[in-house]
Amino acid sequence: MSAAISTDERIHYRTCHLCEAMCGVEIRVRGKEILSIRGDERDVFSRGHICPKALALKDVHEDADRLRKPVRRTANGWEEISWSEAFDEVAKRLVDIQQRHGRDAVASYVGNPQVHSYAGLLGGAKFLRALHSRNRYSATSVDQLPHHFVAYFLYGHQLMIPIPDLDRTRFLLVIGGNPVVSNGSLMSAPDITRRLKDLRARGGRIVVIDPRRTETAELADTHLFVRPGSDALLLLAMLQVIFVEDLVAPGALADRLDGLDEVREFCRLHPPESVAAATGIDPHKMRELARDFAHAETAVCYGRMGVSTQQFGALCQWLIQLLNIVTGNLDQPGGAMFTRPAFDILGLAAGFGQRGSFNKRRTRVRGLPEFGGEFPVSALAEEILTPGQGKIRALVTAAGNPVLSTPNGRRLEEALPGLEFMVSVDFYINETTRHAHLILPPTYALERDHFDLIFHVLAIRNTVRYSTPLFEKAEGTLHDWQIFDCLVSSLAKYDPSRKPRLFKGWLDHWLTPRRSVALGIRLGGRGAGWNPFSRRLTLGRVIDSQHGIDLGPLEPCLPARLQTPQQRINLVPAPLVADLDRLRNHFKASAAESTADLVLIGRRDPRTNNSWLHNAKRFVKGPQRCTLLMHPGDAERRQLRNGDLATVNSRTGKVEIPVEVTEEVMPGVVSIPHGWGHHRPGLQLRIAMQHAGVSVNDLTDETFIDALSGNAALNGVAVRVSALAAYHPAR
Ligand SMILES: Nc1nc2c(c(=O)[nH]1)N[C@H]1C(S)=C(S)[C@@H](COP(=O)(O)OP(=O)(O)OC[C@H]3O[C@@H](n4cnc5c(=O)[nH]c(N)nc54)[C@H](O)[C@@H]3O)O[C@H]1N2
Ligand SMILES: Nc1nc2c(c(=O)[nH]1)N[C@H]1C(S)=C(S)[C@@H](COP(=O)(O)OP(=O)(O)OC[C@H]3O[C@@H](n4cnc5c(=O)[nH]c(N)nc54)[C@H](O)[C@@H]3O)O[C@H]1N2
Ligand code: SF4
Ligand SMILES: [Mo]
Repeated sequence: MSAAISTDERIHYRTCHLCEAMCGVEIRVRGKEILSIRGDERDVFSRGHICPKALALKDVHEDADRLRKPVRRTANGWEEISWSEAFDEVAKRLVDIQQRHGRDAVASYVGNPQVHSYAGLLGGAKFLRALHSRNRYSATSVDQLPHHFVAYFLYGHQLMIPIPDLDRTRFLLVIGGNPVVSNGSLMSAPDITRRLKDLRARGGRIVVIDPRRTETAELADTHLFVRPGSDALLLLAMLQVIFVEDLVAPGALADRLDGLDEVREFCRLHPPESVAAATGIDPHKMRELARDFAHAETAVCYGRMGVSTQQFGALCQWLIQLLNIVTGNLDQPGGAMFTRPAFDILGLAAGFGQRGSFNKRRTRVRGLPEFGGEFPVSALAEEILTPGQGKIRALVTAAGNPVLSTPNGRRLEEALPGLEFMVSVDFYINETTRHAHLILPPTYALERDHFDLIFHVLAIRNTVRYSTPLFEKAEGTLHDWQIFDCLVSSLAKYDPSRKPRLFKGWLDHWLTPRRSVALGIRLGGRGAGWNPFSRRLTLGRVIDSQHGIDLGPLEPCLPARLQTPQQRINLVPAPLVADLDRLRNHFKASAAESTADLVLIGRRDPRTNNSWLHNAKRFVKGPQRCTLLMHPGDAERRQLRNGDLATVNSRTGKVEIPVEVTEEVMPGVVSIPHGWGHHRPGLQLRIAMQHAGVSVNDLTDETFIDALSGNAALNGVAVRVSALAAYHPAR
């Protein structure tokens, strides 16, 4: 190798933005070529860990299918157009539709990767303000909405979500989460498998409650199967035991709590025996679990997707908080704690009076409640399809694929062509964006800087890291935030009433995402402020650190951090208490019916990232992963064997999918992963299309929701499964 070539090599350190774990990566490049991606051994948080997905940093960067220029849909396919033409057309169409039909006639949907791009998030927020429509939707309502809901009611701020103090706890109870595969969610913890092993090595225990014996369950001391959707009953029963056996010990927070007696009262109605049939869990085991949890030196109960995206999501998240609180594990080392990030977005928002909101408005067709300024995405299709005043006529999507990711995606897919106008900020022509009139593609991660505005708030340890761009962005391309900025000015061009006043206009222009972070860090609780001699944090210092700065373990911060009136915690917010009746009625009714049918749950696997990493060979090769898991007994009754094709039917749709017979799922439960279904026409995802799979959200149901929060119930969907032959007798 010639010296000239080797001097061209360089090493770049950054944070992987693909999931919540925030691993540090070391990328070796020669010129524009990426030679290798490894874990950054010196990253203060991840210490060298990465997962297989880190290679997607290279794959997506180099993907020939990834758009670099704006495109317009024509009768003869997609044509490239100039940015200025694109912005003009978008603004003209949106302004026109808003002027004719009112501002809410233009809706927005923001997807998950926006949260992994701080600049996209800040720019997008600016754009949404300028759009001035109350018809906002996002992936929140197919995900963590119940966490925000409960944080808002209990702690006074939708972002005040307690995080398991994983590295110090002696007892981790995981309900409906699979962090070994997902790498942790609302629990940013790189190298989580090692952390879980360490937990056990120091004498701690892990218990997993899940209808599937997951990869996390494999690592745990105890795994209990639970009937999908019944976790709230289990939690009530555990609380009942803790009250009856006098194990309540809220500790330091005792004199801050309101409503403890009321909690005692309603839990009294649910001893373990009364919920055994519905949950499928032995009452002795429930008792034992409750006692062990309460007696543990420190303990934390953590619930994720399985208990959020189900019919009683908000109740589950509330009862989980109560369990942590009454056992004295909230805000205590080894329990559930709050972060104190360098850029304290929670404190900043609260400073502007923004803590969250609930039920200020309802959707037009079904009357679903708003939360935090957004409507549940389960209502999106009907708001497009139902005629009348207030109908959605145009849609802006950014970093999302709701056709594959939201319940009854098929119906949304049918609704999109009826829009007068649709524009997507995305770099793929996928199942959703193919319906757009225009697609505006932003740069990809390696061409931009990175800062975890959100995930530092949700991490198991306080750390801070900032990544500079690896490559200069290609000529003629724009970052997400620049696209949003241009859209904002174009809107003002066609509707001068939206022109910001002089100072505001100047400020908007000056306050680039990077300056926002610099200010946020400087003025945050750990920042240098304006003192030039201070040795506290500035963005410059964070950048110089290269591998991040460790700010230490989570620290108790209550009651000071509480955003509630008088800094008290009301354990019994009225909407949640009232929702207990819905829970009881549901199980009374379902006990009366015979439930011979199967219920469907989801799953994730290590080489996916929702719907968008299937266009690289290494992420799709090998045996088909989009399969139906089914218990041997259930399979036998339907004469299904491993590898057979089955038909799965639900109220909303039908898919045909290979069966994988396994004892890993409990009887009566089947599982299909989401994010597949790339067989739709008109995609520009050449590799993904060859490994299409089916979309589980063609089976999930937009009317099956957590009625309290409006979150989608993606788990626990009633389905019927039969051998494919039964549907094709001719074969
Ligand atoms: N049945 C079922 N459904 C589910 C789930 C489930 O467990 N079961 N999980 C739910 C969850 S938790 C989530 S978060 C949602 C995700 O749902 P969505 O956010 O709607 O979908 P994604 O698959 O994440 O699609 C992301 C899109 O963003 C684009 N993208 C990637 N990076 C960028 C970027 O930097 N800028 C822009 N502008 N675009 C970018 C990709 O090309 C892709 O098109 O799915 C939900 N749907
Ligand atoms: N590899 C990979 N990692 C990812 C993602 C990905 O797509 N692929 N997506 C990322 C995103 S956006 C998110 S939000 C996180 C999600 O992170 P997690 O929540 O950890 O991931 P899931 O695999 O959805 O775990 C949900 C678990 O709940 C179980 N479950 C289903 N129904 C019920 C029920 O009724 N009760 C109980 N107790 N359990 C139930 C399922 O069997 C499953 O094991 O993962 C992130 N990380
Ligand atoms: S665990 Fe998440 S952050 Fe870490 S390398 Fe994998 S995808 Fe990236
Ligand atoms: Mo998510």
